[in-house]
Amino acid sequence: MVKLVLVLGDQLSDGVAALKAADKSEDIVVMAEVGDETGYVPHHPKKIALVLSAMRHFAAHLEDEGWTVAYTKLNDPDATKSIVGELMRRGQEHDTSEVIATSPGEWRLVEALENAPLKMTVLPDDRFVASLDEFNDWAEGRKDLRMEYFYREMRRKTGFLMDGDKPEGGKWNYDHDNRKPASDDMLRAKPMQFTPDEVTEEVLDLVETRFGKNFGELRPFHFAVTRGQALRALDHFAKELLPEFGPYQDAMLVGDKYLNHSLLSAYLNIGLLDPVEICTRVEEEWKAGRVPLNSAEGYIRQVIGWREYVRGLYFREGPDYAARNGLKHDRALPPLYWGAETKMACLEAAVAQTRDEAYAHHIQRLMVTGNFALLAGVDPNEVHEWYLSVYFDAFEWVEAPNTVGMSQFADGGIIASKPYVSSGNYIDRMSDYCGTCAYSVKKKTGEGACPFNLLYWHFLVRHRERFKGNPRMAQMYRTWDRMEKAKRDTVIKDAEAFLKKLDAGEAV
Ligand code: FAD
Ligand code: DLZ
Ligand code: SF4
Repeated sequence: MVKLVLVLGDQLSDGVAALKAADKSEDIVVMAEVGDETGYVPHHPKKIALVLSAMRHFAAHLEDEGWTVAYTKLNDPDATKSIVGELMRRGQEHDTSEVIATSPGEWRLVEALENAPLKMTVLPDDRFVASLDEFNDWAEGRKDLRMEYFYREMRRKTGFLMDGDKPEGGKWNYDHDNRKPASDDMLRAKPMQFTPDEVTEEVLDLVETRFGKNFGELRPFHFAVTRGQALRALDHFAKELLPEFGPYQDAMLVGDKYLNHSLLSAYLNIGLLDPVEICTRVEEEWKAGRVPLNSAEGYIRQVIGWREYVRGLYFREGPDYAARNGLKHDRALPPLYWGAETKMACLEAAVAQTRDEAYAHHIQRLMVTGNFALLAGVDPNEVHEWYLSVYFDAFEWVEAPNTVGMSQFADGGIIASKPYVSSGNYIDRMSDYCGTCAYSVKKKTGEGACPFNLLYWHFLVRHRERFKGNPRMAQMYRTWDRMEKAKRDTVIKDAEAFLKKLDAGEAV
């Protein structure tokens, strides 16, 4: 019997499991633009355009390769709203109920496929270095699931930057040489940009009409939408930006949205690039002496370490993971996240860049928007929905552990051994935001004091019971306890006044 072969919008790889298991001479590939996927959160218009354009290009590529593709466009009059609806419709058309799928990257869809009234074969997604079974074997029985140890396993498994069974250079991790602030450098290369072709232009018009009101600027649109373009973006990054990736990966600059970051996350996540091919290229650059070890190691750690680790954890923890709220935070997400006015220069810059580019780099996500939401006690579920909506690379398996776990400490400390909170000092050290801010990062209390300085202590005080026994936080509590009582009272009073203004919808 002819089979339907499901290819989702983030499964755009020739080697994806369902395609590998199918027979191109008789099976039918089903790809569908559907309202449920374009609407489960208010995705940034650039993200929708990226996924839909890449889907259309991939469908054309499959046809060139000899596959028959039943492709549904979002505005097709016969289209149903959901992936399962489209499978049922195509099943009727082709008189079959047999489907081969690759396991989706989100519990919502995993469950929808499980419950579909079809004969489903769902294959593991093997476009990762570690299978989910391998991750579970590693995690089983461990009290502490820290990424660093998992990463070493992945280094051994792949052989990247290994000298026999020892890490190249003698150390597993070179972050000590990184974490440098950056200064504006007019000569620093920019990530590669691509001019939209006709297919992309048609998608841009569709997205403008259907999703023009979603938060985010659709145009100009310069993302790669084919594997060929994504490979060019990788090549450009490896030659021009990778050498200084390590030192500047934590830096933030008002005038440089990208610094030395690769912007390859979305291409990896939708399947245009493969993690092993990226790391192979990075290792080659190091072997050729064009890239220092700290940059090559730093990059490879993000890809075979963090990326693989968060996926393993998301599926291991189960469908309730994204809804966790370990610190019981319940403040509504402030309107400034959706572009309302703010006087905080760091948040203004991170949100404006997110609106314009559907992109912010890791430290902006973690230590500006994430840090503020955590300090202010925002409901992590609202924070999660925001991150899932606004970034070009946001798919739940990777977004939720980063947001709910790493950034909001809402998983009770599985990913992070202590919350990623900081006062304004950290932001000042790593960026040039504070120089242009209406607040003063040097002021700890009173009119014009940096809100991060106030909220930092407020957070620690309100969660003292939870964190007082954490050895990595003992120093912070000692500093607080040594402060004069009058000063402590003022900090808390000022923090509460700030939160009141935030809740009242004032521009803070
Ligand atoms: P680079 O700085 O060039 O890093 C190289 C690659 O490493 C990235 O392309 C990415 O594939 C991988 N990587 C780096 N850090 C991580 C990480 N923590 N987890 C997984 N992979 C990582 N990443 C996503 O891909 N999708 C998300 O939805 C997402 N949401 C995030 C939410 C929060 C709150 C935080 C703190 C981080 C999130 N990240 C997410 C991780 C990271 O911020 C992005 O992968 C990175 O900013 C993508 O930009 P880049 O390609 O320029 O990365
Ligand atoms: C993100 C996304 C969007 C915006 N639209 C579609 C779509 O129309 N059709 C589709 O197959 N996939 C889409 N995707 C990607 C899915 O949401 C993604 O496969 C799941 O979130 C699982 O990771
Ligand atoms: Fe952000 Fe505070 Fe610096 Fe202003 S002073 S940019 S609010 S850290």
